[in-house]
Amino acid sequence: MARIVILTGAGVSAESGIRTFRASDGLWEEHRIEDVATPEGFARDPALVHRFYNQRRAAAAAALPNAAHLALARLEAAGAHQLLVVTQNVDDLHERAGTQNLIHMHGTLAGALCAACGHRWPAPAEMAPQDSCPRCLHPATRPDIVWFGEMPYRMEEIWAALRAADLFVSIGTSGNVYPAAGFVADARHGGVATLELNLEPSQGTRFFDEARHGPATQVVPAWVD
Ligand code: BJW
Repeated sequence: MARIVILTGAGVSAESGIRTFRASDGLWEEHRIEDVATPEGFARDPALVHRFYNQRRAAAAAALPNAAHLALARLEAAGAHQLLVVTQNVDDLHERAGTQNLIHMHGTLAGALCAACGHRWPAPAEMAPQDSCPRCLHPATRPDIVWFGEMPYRMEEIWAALRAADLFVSIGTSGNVYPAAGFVADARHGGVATLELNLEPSQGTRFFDEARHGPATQVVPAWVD
């Protein structure tokens, strides 16, 4: 039974109608990263940051898993391999497709986090700066999203899985954001085979043993089936 760690990024959800970050019509074209995806930006203008994530939450709720999400869920359900999907995405399309063993390393739109006491609870459809934490009552509600300069979630578990893996597959990510962009090097260092599935060669494509390029809804099912 091969142990496979799969990293996914915005490209896996692109064909579900969810915009990526770094395309010419991507999310960062309309917003400065420092304004909407840093703790400093949130401290400066929490209403803007909540508006950005409220819109993204609505877009994710309206989207459906595509053939790539479904193929990964099928691969896990078939039971021939031990699979861990590590997603940088904050949408819930992997879980809605049926993937069980999943880590949201950059957090999730479905979560609210109290910046004062660290309490977490399910996010309402619309969040606002004056919303208070149900535990400490502090008006310090933020989306449960990992912003630049913050530590991504469950890193020890991810690195342990990478060290123990037989194969690392990176799907739909530009390889610009660390620590995820370093997983291919971590895997190679441990002698793990590496495969990239992406629309085009990513920033780190030369580090992969093999790369297959095309839309995720085609290359992922073709790899799985
Ligand atoms: C398709 C497709 C189709 C399209 N089919 N494919 C200098 C050097 C090194 C590091 C740093 C540095 N300065 C700062 C850092 C650290 C920083 C960082 O990496 N910055 C870089 C910009 C340089 N990282 C951090 O701060 C992270 N924390 C951290 O490092 O903590 C310290 C630490 C120390 C030691 C160990 C561990 C940690 C936190 C990063 C948080 C990232 N957050 C964001 C936003 C929040 C979430 C959200 O709002 O959604 O997460 S940034 C944004 O980028 C988002 C994404 O998850 C992430 C990755 O983007 P992704 O998924 O790759 O999307 P795109 O758009 O870039 O690419 C899409 C790809 O799909 C493209 O290649 C397309 O071709 C492809 N594609 N259509 C297949 N149909």
